[in-house]
Amino acid sequence: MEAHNAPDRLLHPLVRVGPRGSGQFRRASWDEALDQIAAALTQVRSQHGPQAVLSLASAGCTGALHGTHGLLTRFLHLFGGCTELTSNYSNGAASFVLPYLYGDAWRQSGFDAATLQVSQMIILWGANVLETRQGTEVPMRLMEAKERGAQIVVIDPRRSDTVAQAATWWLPCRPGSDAALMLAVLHVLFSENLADRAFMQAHAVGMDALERHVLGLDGGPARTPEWAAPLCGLPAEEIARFARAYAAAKPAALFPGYSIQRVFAGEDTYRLTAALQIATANFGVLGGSTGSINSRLPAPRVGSLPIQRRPHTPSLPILRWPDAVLQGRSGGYPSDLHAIYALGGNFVNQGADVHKNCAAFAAVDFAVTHEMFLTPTARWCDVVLPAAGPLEKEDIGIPWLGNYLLYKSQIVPPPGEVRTDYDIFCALAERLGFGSEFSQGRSAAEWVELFIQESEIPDPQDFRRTGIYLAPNQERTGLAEFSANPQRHPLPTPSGKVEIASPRYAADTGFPAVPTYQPPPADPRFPLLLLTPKSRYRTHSQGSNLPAVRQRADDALEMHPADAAARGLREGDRVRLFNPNGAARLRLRLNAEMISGIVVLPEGIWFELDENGEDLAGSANLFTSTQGTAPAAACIMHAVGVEVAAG
Ligand SMILES: Nc1nc2c(c(=O)[nH]1)N[C@H]1C(S)=C(S)[C@@H](COP(=O)(O)OP(=O)(O)OC[C@H]3O[C@@H](n4cnc5c(=O)[nH]c(N)nc54)[C@H](O)[C@@H]3O)O[C@H]1N2
Ligand SMILES: Nc1nc2c(c(=O)[nH]1)N[C@H]1C(S)=C(S)[C@@H](COP(=O)(O)OP(=O)(O)OC[C@H]3O[C@@H](n4cnc5c(=O)[nH]c(N)nc54)[C@H](O)[C@@H]3O)O[C@H]1N2
Ligand SMILES: [Mo]
Repeated sequence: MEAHNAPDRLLHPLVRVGPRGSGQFRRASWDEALDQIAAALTQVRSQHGPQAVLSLASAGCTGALHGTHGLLTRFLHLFGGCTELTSNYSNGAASFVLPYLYGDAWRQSGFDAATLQVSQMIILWGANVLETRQGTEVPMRLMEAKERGAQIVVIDPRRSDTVAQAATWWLPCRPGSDAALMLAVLHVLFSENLADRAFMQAHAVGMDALERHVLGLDGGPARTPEWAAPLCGLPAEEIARFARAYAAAKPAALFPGYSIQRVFAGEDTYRLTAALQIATANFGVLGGSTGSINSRLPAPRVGSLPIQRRPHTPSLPILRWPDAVLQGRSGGYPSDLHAIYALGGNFVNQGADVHKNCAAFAAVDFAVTHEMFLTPTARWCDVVLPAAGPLEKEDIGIPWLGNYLLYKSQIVPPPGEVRTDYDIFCALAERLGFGSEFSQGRSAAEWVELFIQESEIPDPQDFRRTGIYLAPNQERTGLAEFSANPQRHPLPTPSGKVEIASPRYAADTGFPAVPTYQPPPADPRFPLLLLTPKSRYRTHSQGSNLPAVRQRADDALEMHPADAAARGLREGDRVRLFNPNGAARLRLRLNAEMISGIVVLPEGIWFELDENGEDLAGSANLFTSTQGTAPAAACIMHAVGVEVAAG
């Protein structure tokens, strides 16, 4: 409701009058704004082809009908096509490796939160679920598990709320060192004969190659706890103790956060989480997990907006969108881009490398978005249409994790001249000559009705009345059938098993077949490792402009007192945070409840650049780059090298 009533809520269409990015707009009528968009898109399509339009679609709104990603995709494919983004900022590295591990069954490799009821140990590996949730039921199940005496291990460089409230064991490891810690745990399992060899044999290929690697029989050092200790900043003895406790706890659920793959070589952390769950025979077992992304289980069947993708649509990894705009074909990207259609995201602020993102928006002929607020991204557009927010439209909600659907009624009507994205696209499609194809003659309410008819929901009236449909099975364990009988239910991989050491992976990517720890490149001028976690008060950049959220939000830079003392800095000082990509001036907050050698700046603050291009607000992506991980080209948003000085 804060967002609905906000004084800076966009209430009518805006057309740019000042330079791009200046934020200077004038009020326009819907007709004028829609005509301008239709004319600009037509111009780009006729001059350069539809692929010159870049679809910047994100998940600002999810839902069967009003999902921003689906709406923009449907619209642009009917328009004639576009250039699309693949993957996402959330779990790009994990999503890249999972099909190599599990084949297509990676879509079934998660678990329902209720299965945590029977876990003896829950390992939250870089997961801060009391603040990020990742499934509405997860925090409750975690606290239940703690109360009944389950061991809850949290591996996180800082004392998050999850560490403070749920952990029975906190392992504060150095960011980006998780793969080293995982190898050392495997070393203890193999060398102390704690690994379940029969389970490994039956369920995986390549565990033998991994064992040789871990034991140092393939030319490298043995990955012992002593080897890992200086990399992780944890005592070798504690690493060994953790490995033994993990081997003894049955079943143990390993719940990897996405943070551990949003780092250099993040791909291999998710190959190793699978290896750990296999070595300990927790893979696909009730109360265990596969070590995959927790949300990879199908939601109940429900209709959704159909999208007829055009064949041969050019695409590029999401991380590289500004490079693709700036370099086009000459840089090896699939198209020369002349227009940007952004929807449901604040890409200029949330994508890596804010300066490059601004340059990309400056470079196109035309940029448009629909927004609730004049975000940094909206400021870089030529036309901004006022969009209805999630509370202002009826829809069916599909959860992050869990076997249920939500019926979301309209809570309040859209204010001012605000329209829903669906209605906006209907009006635009009309102007572009494909109105009836886009709407199929249906109102939003008629689509929602159709989706319910197409669903497995037995009693639609009850669904609308209660707001929820719970599918019969609430305690699903991903890949349970394979786990119980791998011969009868093989995985759709070449071997029929989980492919831990994967020759296919090696052939496709040029990276080692065996998952391993790769030391990140280090620059002694930028010795501090920046973490940019989620704020507990905000969803990404939403609310950065709302005073009620801003007051509570933590937009100071956190530093360990020892690192501050070494730099002559004190609590409350104004400091300058910088690296080769950018700089920001921030207030310093000392925090002894995290390891030294890191600094923490929650992601999502809208940047406010001064005349030198330095940020006065603290947007985390001033410091990140579009280089990313390899081979996935996924974002690196933790363990980014920076330095801090008095400022
Ligand atoms: N409140 C809130 N919740 C959210 C979101 C939000 O914006 N706000 N966003 C949602 C979305 S889209 C996503 S993708 C998920 C994201 O969920 P995650 O990606 O898992 O979240 P992060 O906050 O990046 O990181 C989780 C924890 O990992 C720690 N960490 C950082 N780097 C490392 C590392 O190298 N190793 C280890 N072991 N730990 C590390 C951080 O200190 C943090 O406490 O959250 C979802 N939930
Ligand atoms: N440094 C750093 N950067 C990160 C991350 C990190 O951990 N560190 N996390 C990354 C991750 S995991 C993610 S998922 C991305 C998320 O990045 P984005 O997808 O950009 O997410 P938001 O900032 O939530 O932006 C959503 C926008 O959609 C608008 N919106 C909401 N509802 C609607 C609607 O119904 N219609 C329309 N038209 N607009 C709507 C909101 O006003 C908001 O401006 O950020 C990534 N960026
Ligand atoms: Mo995300």
